[in-house]
Amino acid sequence: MAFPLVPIAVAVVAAGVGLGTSAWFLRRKLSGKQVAILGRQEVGKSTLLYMLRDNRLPDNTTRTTDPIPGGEFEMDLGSRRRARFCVPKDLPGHAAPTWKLWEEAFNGADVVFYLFRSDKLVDDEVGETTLVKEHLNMLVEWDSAVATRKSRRVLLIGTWADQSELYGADPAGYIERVKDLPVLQAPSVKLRANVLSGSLASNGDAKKLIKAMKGYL
Ligand SMILES: Nc1nc2c(ncn2[C@@H]2O[C@H](COP(=O)(O)OP(=O)(O)OP(=O)(O)O)[C@@H](O)[C@H]2O)c(=O)[nH]1
Ligand SMILES: [Mg+2]
Repeated sequence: MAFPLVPIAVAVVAAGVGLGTSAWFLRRKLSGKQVAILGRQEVGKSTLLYMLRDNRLPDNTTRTTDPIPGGEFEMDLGSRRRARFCVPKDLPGHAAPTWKLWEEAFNGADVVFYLFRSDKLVDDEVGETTLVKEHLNMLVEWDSAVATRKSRRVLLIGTWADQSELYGADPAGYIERVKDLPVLQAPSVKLRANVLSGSLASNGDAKKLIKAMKGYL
């Protein structure tokens, strides 16, 4: 009697695919969600990474001129949800030469934190608004590229709020003002992104900002 070779071959391939798929799921579960932290120089990328990873601000920071290893952190997201995150690299923020690195990090990320100087945008600083517009246009372009399309959670995070008088006088009003900034409107819709703001100037402020971030993850 001839062996039913075709069904056996199909079963072997199916089992192989099944094993491969579950190994892939397991690997992803163990390594956690990939995070990209992007934004201009001195906006607080390394500071935020340090805070997330070590739960306290760094004693000092130096300019990140080349990518350096990032780190991993866990977050309690409430409702008994605990998630593990991995930031593969702490990236530099300086202009054009960095964008290729940003693009790679963006494409590989499940979660993107784009940081901007909220104080300068609230003060209508033209140079800063132009820069953020340019960055967000790039993010929108990368996000819509068919070849690397995936579902990403994007947070637009305004830092340096402590430098604004308005924040000191009316923090809730400031946060609303940042959400309504015209430069963020179209990109936040296209990126399905949430906008939040606060400060990384002190441990207390940074913890408050991270708590707000958790609400969107
Ligand atoms: N006042 C204030 N200072 C901040 C805030 N966030 C970061 N800083 C300070 O800004 C400086 C630069 O912070 P970094 O975290 O190194 O900035 P970065 O985005 O990693 O900068 P590059 O590595 O140059 O791209 C540090 O002295 C931080 O303490 C903030 O929200 N408020
Ligand atoms: Mg840095």
